[in-house]
Amino acid sequence: MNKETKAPVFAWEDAAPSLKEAFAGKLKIGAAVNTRHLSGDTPECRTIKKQFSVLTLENESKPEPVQPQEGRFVFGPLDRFAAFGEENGIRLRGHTLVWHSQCPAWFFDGADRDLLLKRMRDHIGTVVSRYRGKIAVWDVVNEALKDSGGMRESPWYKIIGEDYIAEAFRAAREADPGARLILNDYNLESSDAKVGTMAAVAEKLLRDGVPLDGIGFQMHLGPDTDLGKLRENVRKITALRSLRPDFQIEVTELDLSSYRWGDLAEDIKWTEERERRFRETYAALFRFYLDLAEEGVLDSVVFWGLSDGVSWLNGFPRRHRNYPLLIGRDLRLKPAFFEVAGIGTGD
Ligand code: 9MR
Repeated sequence: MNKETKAPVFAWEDAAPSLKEAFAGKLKIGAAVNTRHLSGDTPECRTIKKQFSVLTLENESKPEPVQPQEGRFVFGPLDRFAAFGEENGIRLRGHTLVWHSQCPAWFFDGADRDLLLKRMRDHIGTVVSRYRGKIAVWDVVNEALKDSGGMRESPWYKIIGEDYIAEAFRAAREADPGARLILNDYNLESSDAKVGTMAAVAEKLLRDGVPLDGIGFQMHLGPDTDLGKLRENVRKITALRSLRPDFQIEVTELDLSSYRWGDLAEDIKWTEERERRFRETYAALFRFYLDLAEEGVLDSVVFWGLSDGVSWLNGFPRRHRNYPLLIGRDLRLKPAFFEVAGIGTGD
């Protein structure tokens, strides 16, 4: 960094641009975090307060940690999360209530349709009503679709049937009439089959009067992201506003992996060319997000992780280091960070 101009280096520095300020009044900008970073005068906590206006817990609000055994709820982390949001005026997203992964086996043990519906409603009712008015948005159901399109044949689907989704949303609405309720999934921006199923599923839910407020596009993107296709596929979902004018999308888990998904062998070097493509892709994405925000279709973009150093992509599906976020290791600001902040402020 250039010492003469004293350009800020770290995301928590007073002089650093703030993403939430750059996009204020247009989009809320967020990150997935862990509660260990929500206290103390640490670089991580300062970064969170300075940079973000919406937060998701990366793991601690999933069914496994929240209800590890039937009837034994663990609310410590969620309580801290709720208090942090309230103290700092940050919108909170609850992630997630019904998912095939990170869900303890007891939910399904000996369960027929009625018993599993009861367990699902108890979980949703208990968790959502406790944070009524505090957690503003819930990913009620996560990843309900197969990668090739069609419904994922999870235990929820097999034991309850297709209407488990509708029943989950009804239970969440009953527990918090004011929360925004989201159906969240990945690869919607890249797979025609998956986005087609999602559009059909959402249309049916809306026609049946199910309280579905929007679709979460996770947007775990890679270096070969087709931005034209991404825009097209987003439009296939926003078209549902003809059925419900306030229907929205959210960007819920944004990152831009340095590796193609199937490429397990490659260990990249971070070159100028990669840096340029990375910056351009993020810039194009945020210009598109601003267009959607102006139309009232989108109001929240959440990155999946605080910085490259803690991103899930460092360990999965390969061991190599990854560089998917705008904030790098040690909370260093990347050139792409400044570019995106500039798009927010219109500079
Ligand atoms: O980032 C999360 C990682 O730490 C967990 O090990 C993993 C467990 O399944 O879940 C990751 O988060 C996922 C999110 O909950 C749902 N969409 C995909 C995310 C990345 O795998």
